[in-house]
Amino acid sequence: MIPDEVIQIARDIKDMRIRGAGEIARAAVKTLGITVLNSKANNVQELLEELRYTARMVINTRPTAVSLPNGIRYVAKKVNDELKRNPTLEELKETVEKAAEEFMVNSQKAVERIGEIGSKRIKKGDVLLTHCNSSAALSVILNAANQNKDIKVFATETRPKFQGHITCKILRDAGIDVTLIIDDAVRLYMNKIDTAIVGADAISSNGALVNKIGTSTVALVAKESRTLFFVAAETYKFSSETMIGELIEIEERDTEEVIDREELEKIGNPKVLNPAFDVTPPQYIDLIITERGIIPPQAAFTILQEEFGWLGGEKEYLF
Ligand code: RI2
Repeated sequence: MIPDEVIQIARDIKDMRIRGAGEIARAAVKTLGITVLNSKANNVQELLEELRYTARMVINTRPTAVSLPNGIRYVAKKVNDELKRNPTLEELKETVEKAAEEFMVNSQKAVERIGEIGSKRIKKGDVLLTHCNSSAALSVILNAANQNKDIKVFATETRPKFQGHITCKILRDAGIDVTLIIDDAVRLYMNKIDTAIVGADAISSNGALVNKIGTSTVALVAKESRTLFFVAAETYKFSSETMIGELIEIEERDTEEVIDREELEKIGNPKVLNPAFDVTPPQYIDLIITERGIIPPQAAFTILQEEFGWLGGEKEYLF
């Protein structure tokens, strides 16, 4: 019933061949469009059933990045509004395709806008540090470089999956002066850094950031050495569930990403943990750059209220 292409995208998200919170949201929303294109539904109810099936499947791939359910929720809201008018099957299909396209275009535009807005906060000659690989954070850095601000960037490796290598490649291709460091070298070099800038997988209503494991250490060390700590995040990464006190789940990934079985055996089979994300408290964050403007972390609740009203936590995204 589910198109092969949808199953493949879900797998690619789970195995991180498609990764980055924004990218997985766009891929998830795309599966709704694919579901409609391949639909065998004879009526509106059957189409909704197919969409529900696809939505649940992709939402379950990665639990932390709230952008994923928020992307689905965007399309579901348009569908639910349209249902009030008793649409035909064809009309409803069109609504899904249009809403999915709209989300994908808008989310890409949001990343560009974050780059324009955030780059204004980067000064000529600044030395920046980034952790993992975030298209929103890179948008700020690349925009600043395009304005001839003569910046230098330190990029952490980001164990265990080394997304820092992707960051280095992108920045080097843009001709930027980049230094790759191991994650543990962050404190040694922090006194050389003017601003640390990272992306977000989720932001809670109190302004706490959930991002790649190691981010909270970068923030802590930045605070200690009075280095600025910026977050670049589209507003669809803000978690409405946290408005009613729900916690953001931290994804635990396969421990083989940390150490393979053979090596593990050699060292006496200790237990291994592989959390993909950690939580940075709002008091370590100087500002959050969104496509709507720059906010202090304390304003996260206001963003959520504007975006979702008082419906936080009602899991409205289900069709
Ligand atoms: P953009 C990534 O998660 C990183 O944690 C990154 O900081 C965040 O998503 C945001 O990325 P993962 O998919 O949306 O590598 O800014 O686990 O690209």
